[in-house]
Amino acid sequence: MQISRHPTRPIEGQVPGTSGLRKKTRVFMQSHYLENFIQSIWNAIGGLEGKMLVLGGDGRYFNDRAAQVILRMAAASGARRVIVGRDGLLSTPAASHLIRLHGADGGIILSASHNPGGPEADFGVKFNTANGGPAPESLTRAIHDESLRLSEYAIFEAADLPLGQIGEHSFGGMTVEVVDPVADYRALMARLFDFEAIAGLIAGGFRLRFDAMHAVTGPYARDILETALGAPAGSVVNAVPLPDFGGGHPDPNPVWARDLVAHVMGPGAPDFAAASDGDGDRNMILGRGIYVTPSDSLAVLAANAHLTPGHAQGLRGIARSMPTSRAADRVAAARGLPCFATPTGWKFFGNLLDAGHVTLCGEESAGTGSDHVREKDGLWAVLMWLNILAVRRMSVADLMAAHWAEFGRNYYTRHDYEGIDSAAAAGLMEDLRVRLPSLPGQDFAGLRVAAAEDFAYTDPVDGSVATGQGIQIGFDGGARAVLRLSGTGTEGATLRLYLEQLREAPEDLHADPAEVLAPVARAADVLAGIKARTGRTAPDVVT
Ligand code: VG1
Ligand code: CO
Repeated sequence: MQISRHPTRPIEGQVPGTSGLRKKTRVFMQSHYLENFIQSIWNAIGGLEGKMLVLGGDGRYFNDRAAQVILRMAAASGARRVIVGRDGLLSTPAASHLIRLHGADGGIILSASHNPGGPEADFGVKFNTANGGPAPESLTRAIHDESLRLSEYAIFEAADLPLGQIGEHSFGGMTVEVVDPVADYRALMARLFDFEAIAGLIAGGFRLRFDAMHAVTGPYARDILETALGAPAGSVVNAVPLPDFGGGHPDPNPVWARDLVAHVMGPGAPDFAAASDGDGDRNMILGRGIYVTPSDSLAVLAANAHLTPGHAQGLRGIARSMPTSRAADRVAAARGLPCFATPTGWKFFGNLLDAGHVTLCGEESAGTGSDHVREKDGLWAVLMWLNILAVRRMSVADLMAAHWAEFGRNYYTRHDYEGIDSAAAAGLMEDLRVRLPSLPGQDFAGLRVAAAEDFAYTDPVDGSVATGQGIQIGFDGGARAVLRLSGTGTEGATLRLYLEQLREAPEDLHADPAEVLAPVARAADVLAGIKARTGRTAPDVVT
């Protein structure tokens, strides 16, 4: 086996963010860029000698090239075996499952998730550890440290592997096993859910539409929803993964999946609709005439999980990211379950899941998951909803009405100000931080601040501390605003403003969320000076 050791120099800025390293595709394609980062991962985990990895990605532009480079670098560093999805494809939850199923030492997922793909768009690399979950901050810091002292990388000089062929290939001293990306994931779903009940629901005339947004879930959704559960052919739309996702943002929210939303709001709407993102870990849930916010979806799944075979024994606890609405907390309180609020990003749920403190986790950004893997899981959430609807036999709208009547309604929205000047964004957050102690008791646009904090989290399992995780402002009357800067963008800064207002009176449960939240938005704007500092009169994206 011919191994080359290429001298290289550290590259600035290889800093993993909320979910892996994300950069413009062109940046990743620069000479040595990908190789440097991958070698930094190998170095940070103490080398690859004798180890087993899982590899796959969401099919975006450069996925195929990057997969070949990573396999050659794994072989050069002495890996024993790499399990790869056919054509280099694996959804993020399927990769997490394969790591756990095979007892692999970790995995690499090639994805920038909901960011657009293509030569002029975004690419990303995530490293997951042996539990199947995203690398914790201690490891992502170590990877960055390695990237700053790197002087060479090793690569096996060989021709491309035929990743379209299922089976084993020997590659230097390493075995590459190409697997069907869907089969093991489908088997896991069939264990967790009552496929017969869901198939019965569909056979009885229940109509659904799933929008794969030309991203990785297309083959998974077709196989499970159409082939296994009997949804008519064509129920899965935009099912063929494309390197540029058909030119769209594979982000399942009312802005980027507006056709699907229009479809459920119009005449002839199906009973249920859903969409997933680039790498298949997010979900958007819709019913005829209704959009379910991700925060509400988490709460509904928590309240009804016991109706599905995988969670028939009930839940151990629930965790949500701090900006996610407190709808799930209300379910936890009613059911006497522990409830945790973590910083944004799935990596913070891993320890809670591993230690058995929680069963369900969720984020307001359309991520929900359980202890079946260590990632959020888009299709899992869809199947969980279908299983619950198959048992309860009510419409999505009626289920939501019943849920709010029982637990109250946490009206919720998120405003994103994208591509703003990084210095202006940092200045806004810093000034707010300095003013935090003086805010309680002050009025802003008619709302009085009750509490204000810079969110910090101490992991209850390993004691690690994450600081500066977002500014949380509580107002009198149950309203809340959270401000934080995105850690997944590739241009300028994105300011996220999360708004929440609890209403419990029966006559207040069916109002227009934008109207209910307008006063909170005004108060947050005045308090943080968003318009003044960013020069923006309105958010770019409202979800
Ligand atoms: C966003 C979401 C966060 C999610 C992350 C990765 O991060 O807000 O909840 O975990 O994306 O999701 P940020 O830092 O931009 O707010 V995925 O599906 O893009 O891997
Ligand atoms: Co994703």
